Amino acid sequence: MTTDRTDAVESSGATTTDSDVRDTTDLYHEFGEDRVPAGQRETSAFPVLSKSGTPDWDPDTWEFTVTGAVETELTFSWDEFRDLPHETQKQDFHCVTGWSKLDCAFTGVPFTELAERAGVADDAVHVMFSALDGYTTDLPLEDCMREEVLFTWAYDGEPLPADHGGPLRVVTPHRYAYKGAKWVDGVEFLTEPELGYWERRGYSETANPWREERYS
Ligand SMILES: Nc1nc2c(c(=O)[nH]1)N[C@H]1C(S)=C(S)[C@@H](COP(=O)(O)O)O[C@H]1N2
Ligand SMILES: [Mo]
Repeated sequence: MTTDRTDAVESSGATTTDSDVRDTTDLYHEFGEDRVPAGQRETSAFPVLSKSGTPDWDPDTWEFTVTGAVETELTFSWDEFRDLPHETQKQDFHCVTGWSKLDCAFTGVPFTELAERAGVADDAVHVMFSALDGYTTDLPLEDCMREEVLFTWAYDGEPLPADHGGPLRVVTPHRYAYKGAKWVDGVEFLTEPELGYWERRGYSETANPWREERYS
């Protein structure tokens, strides 16, 4: 496997100071009383959950695409993607299997930045994310158009570990973590809802942790 670790550290925020980090951990106020949703248990570990193994990737051939119901479809090389405006946020992470990890610093490009560049069509209502391991996950468009939805390449100032989705993954702190595609390489805007990998297998399409929307 080829990875460009040095480059990742340099522009990932290894020099990030606390004041550069936007704290979005208070988003739970929108959904419930408790920061840790019902049925979740706080953990300091960061377990790995993948449907299959960790896929290889090559920074020279890696491509990220924005397709579907947009004005302009977009393609980015790894270097181009890394040059997009990005930020670091402190976020919580809720896994549908019952653990929550608080205060994770993720660095990356907001979903809204890509949506704006592509120009979302008026009839787009839903989004499908695709990944290098064949995983897919879907979300209503409005659940994606939030500042906390990031395409992230760094965790706590270090390159995102490959088993946690490096080089690039999505984080969705307002939704269960299966909505965040690891090894993400594309986002497609849809005019009709479609179901992703776990959603076709009975997991919730909306996945709101404060409503315990675990299964459909
Ligand atoms: N590409 C891809 N993304 C994925 C998965 C996967 O199998 N493949 N698993 C999902 C599930 S079910 C969860 S809970 C989280 C786990 O992220 P972690 O391994 O970093 O804890 O990733 C999600 N994203
Ligand atoms: Mo999961």
